[in-house]
Amino acid sequence: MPTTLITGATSGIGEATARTFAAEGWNLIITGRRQERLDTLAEDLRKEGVDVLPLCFDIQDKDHVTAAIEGLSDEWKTIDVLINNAGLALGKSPIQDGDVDDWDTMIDTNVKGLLYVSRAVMPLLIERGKGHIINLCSIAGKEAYKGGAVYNATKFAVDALSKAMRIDMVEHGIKVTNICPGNVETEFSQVRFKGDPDKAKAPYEGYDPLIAQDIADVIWFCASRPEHVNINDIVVMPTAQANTVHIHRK
Ligand code: 8X3
Repeated sequence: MPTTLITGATSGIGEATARTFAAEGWNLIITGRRQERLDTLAEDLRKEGVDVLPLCFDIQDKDHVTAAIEGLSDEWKTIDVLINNAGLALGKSPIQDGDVDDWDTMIDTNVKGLLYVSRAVMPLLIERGKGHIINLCSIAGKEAYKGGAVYNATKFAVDALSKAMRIDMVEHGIKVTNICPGNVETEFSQVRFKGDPDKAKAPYEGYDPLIAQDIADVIWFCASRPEHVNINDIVVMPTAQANTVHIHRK
């Protein structure tokens, strides 16, 4: 069976995607920062009869990422689809009031972490002359919005990297897909607003936001196209959302 490597697999879109691919019979390398959650998820996914390898690391840690991928056994090195899902937003202040440490974490995770993982996995795909890289971007990578500044910048970077990767990968027969969700109700806002329950709930009130499974379905659709078909770029939003600011709330 094919193998996928999913970063940030312990919650939200990553977890829903892991469950979806496991149900389709794929073997999984799941990565995340929380060993206990990884182990619990791995045990659960194995009930589908698939092989699961949990790898605990923070994608911000370049050496750890490289060592983890280089240390894979030959059978786990046959990765078919890399899903660069791990990412986060921290804060929603204008730049002049921004928290510089939050900026570092967003840039180090969303941009540099994605690069570290891709740099380590790409040679494995190239060696086999096939594969697929799916980058989780965001509507925030298409449109800047008030308070989005550095998060926007990181997701614009992901959009650019998806385009650049496609150019570099095309001669190797490797697909690159960029997926841009609008508002998806996950732990995303709890992380962004650092546990403030009112602020975390507000973005999803008065309409039906997307759920993680909606995006997992889209990722599965992209990954399951025939060999000659690549979905370059998808923007997916709740029906009630027109763009980053125009949301029809009841
Ligand atoms: C998440 C969507 O609009 O909160 O990437 O930035 S948004």
